[in-house]
Parts: sequence; structure tokens; C-alpha cells
Amino acid sequence: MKTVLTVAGSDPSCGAGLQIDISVFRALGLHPLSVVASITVQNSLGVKKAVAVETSLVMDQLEALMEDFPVKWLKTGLLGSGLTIESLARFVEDRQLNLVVDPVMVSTSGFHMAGEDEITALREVLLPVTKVITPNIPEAEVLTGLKYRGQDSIEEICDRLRQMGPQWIILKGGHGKDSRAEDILYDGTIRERLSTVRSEGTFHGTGCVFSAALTGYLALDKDIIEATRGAKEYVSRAIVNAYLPGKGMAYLKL
Ligand code: PXL
Repeated sequence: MKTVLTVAGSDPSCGAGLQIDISVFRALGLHPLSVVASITVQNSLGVKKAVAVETSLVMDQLEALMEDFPVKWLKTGLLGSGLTIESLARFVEDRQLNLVVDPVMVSTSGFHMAGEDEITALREVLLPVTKVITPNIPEAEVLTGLKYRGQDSIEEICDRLRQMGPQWIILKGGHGKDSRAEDILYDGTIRERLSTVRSEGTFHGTGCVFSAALTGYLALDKDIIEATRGAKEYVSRAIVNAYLPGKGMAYLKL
């Protein structure tokens, strides 16, 4: 069985973060590895708090896993601090790992999970060692400083992101206002436009499920187009089957 790694935040409600990444990896037939970089306090109503794990403890977890398991692909979610992001970037570069970055900034419930420090570190040190980045439109705007102005601005935004390092950009349209949600796969030109009908309501963990499925498929040796299509189908199905485990948001059914 192949292994795949997530470096992310803990969501005790198990709808997002490393708990959902682990569930997705297992569902795809992979052995999951997880390094906790941040601990959140939250339930289905929202995030109350996020506390970064000390960088040296994050790196110790990584070292221990890497001295044992063969890892080629990893994904990142909530990383907690600029210092952790810098150390992780060096680690990825030294070991020539294939990195998928989900640039988590704001939770669906509106909690700001990344500060200026983390955003600067993402932009300046993590993106240069990234293979694939999976921002939604607000995240892409923050990273590039560009404003989304509909279809016409997509190539400019993707191109700016690609100049920051990633080989592939997957710009997720789920936060737009059109009735269809279109995701774009960009590698210098637009390779794919993936469109699905937008679902009503708020869903917890969609970004995490998408990036975990994408990383899982890449770890299973699918090419980027197959992996992107597969991840989009996976998350769309999970949204259709979503359920209400608590008093707040809907959670995805894998
Ligand atoms: O979906 C973004 C996200 C990522 N990681 C953790 C989270 C959330 C959203 O709540 O809690 C740990």
C-alpha cells in the first residue's frame, strides 16, 4: 500500500483538517500519515480558536515519519505559523517531495486562520517548492494582490500564482456567485474547465476533501488532469450526500 502525508490542523469535529484528510486517503486505498501543525477548537457551528504547534515539534513528527515510510506526495492545510512554513519548505526542497498546498486562510464559518506572517511565508518560501496549489478565489486574491473580475481575470490571476512557483494552479470557483461552480486547471494555459452545479447551503471541509483527494490520486500515479477530475467528482459526490451531524454546517459524506 502506498503512503501519503498531510501536514495540517486538527479539527476535533472531524469534518475538515487532518481528520478528514486521513479519511479521504484511507477511502482511496492509501495508507495515511498525518503531522499536526495546529490545534483548533471548533464544532459544526464554527471555529473558536486555533493554536500553532511549536515548529520543532512539527519537524520532529515529520523526521520520524520520513526515516521510516516512503513518502513521495504530501499536502498541507492549516500550518499555524510562518516559522513552521519556512522549516517545512526547506524540508520539502531537501527531500525533493511533491507538495500540494491548500492555502487555508478563512474557515467556511468565517474564522481567520492565517495571519500576515503565514501568508507572507506561503507566498515567499512555500510556493517556490510547490507542485500544485488549490486556492479558492478569495485566497488567490490575497496571494496575488489581484482582484477577481470574472472570467477575463482568471488567466492573469493563475499566471501570477504560477510565477510564484507552483507548476499547476487549480483555481476553485465554488465561492463565486454564478449558478455553476467552475474550477480551472492552469499550467501556463488553461488545461481544463471543470464545472458542476452549485449546491445550496454551507458545507464544512470541502477544500480539505478536494485537496486530499487530489493528493491521493497523484500519489496513486494518476496524471494531473485525471487527478483533478477525480478529486472534483469525489468532492461533488460527497456534497450531494452531505449530512447534518450537529447543530450547524453540513458535513461531507465520503
Ligand atoms: O477548511 C479549512 C480548514 C482547514 N483546516 C482546519 C479547519 C478548517 C476549517 O474549519 O478547521 C483544521
